[in-house]
Amino acid sequence: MSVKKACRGALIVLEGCDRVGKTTQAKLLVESLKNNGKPAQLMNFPDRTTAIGKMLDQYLKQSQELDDHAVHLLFSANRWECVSSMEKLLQEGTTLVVDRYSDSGIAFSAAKGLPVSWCAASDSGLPRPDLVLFLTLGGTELSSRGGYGQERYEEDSFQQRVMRNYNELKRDYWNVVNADEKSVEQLHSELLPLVTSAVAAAEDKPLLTLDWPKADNPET
Ligand code: NYM
Ligand code: MG
Repeated sequence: MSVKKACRGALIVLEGCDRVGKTTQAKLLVESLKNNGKPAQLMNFPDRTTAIGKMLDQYLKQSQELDDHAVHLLFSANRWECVSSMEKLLQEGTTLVVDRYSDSGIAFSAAKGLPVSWCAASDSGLPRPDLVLFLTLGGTELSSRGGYGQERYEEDSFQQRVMRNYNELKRDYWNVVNADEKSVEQLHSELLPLVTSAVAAAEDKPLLTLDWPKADNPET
């Protein structure tokens, strides 16, 4: 008698500028997956609970200055320190819905002037998302949402540079979703089917790793 191998969970990532609604949508997606009988867990980066995460928290709250390269490597290390627990959960069949991941690392650090290829290198080999949901907002709606906290990077011209960098990072496993003028519920009902099919598609596929630099980029 053959025993069916447990299906792995999917790695789902939400990306986009600050204030676009990633955190709210990530929580709702986890809830809906669980309600549909799919094991799911929420994660977010930076994970401010670890020793590295505490340094990042101080840096983001502007109570500590750090060299741009050093802080980039800390954001990357904050992902690497979670890899073994992420892989274990995924292999056990739990889908991870992750609020920011490697593309945030690259888009934000590159917005400070660091080369994209340098930023990407430290994330090479991390588990590759099965799906990146890239949430976008038009310029006017982004500034009208305002309400930034006091954190570093929460400023319109910086966010516009981040947005341009994200656009350069798009891969075939990205799905761009316009969040303009959509209620929380409307956006959720648009995202859920994308996630459900990614979860189904990942079940019998191996977990891949991020292959930065992009193989199709001749300059790197
Ligand atoms: N951020 C986040 C980075 O600069 N690099 C990274 O690798 C990650 C994961 O941290 N403005 C930035 C983007 C955000 C800030 O994230 C805090 P959040 O989702 O607001 O807690
Ligand atoms: Mg934020």
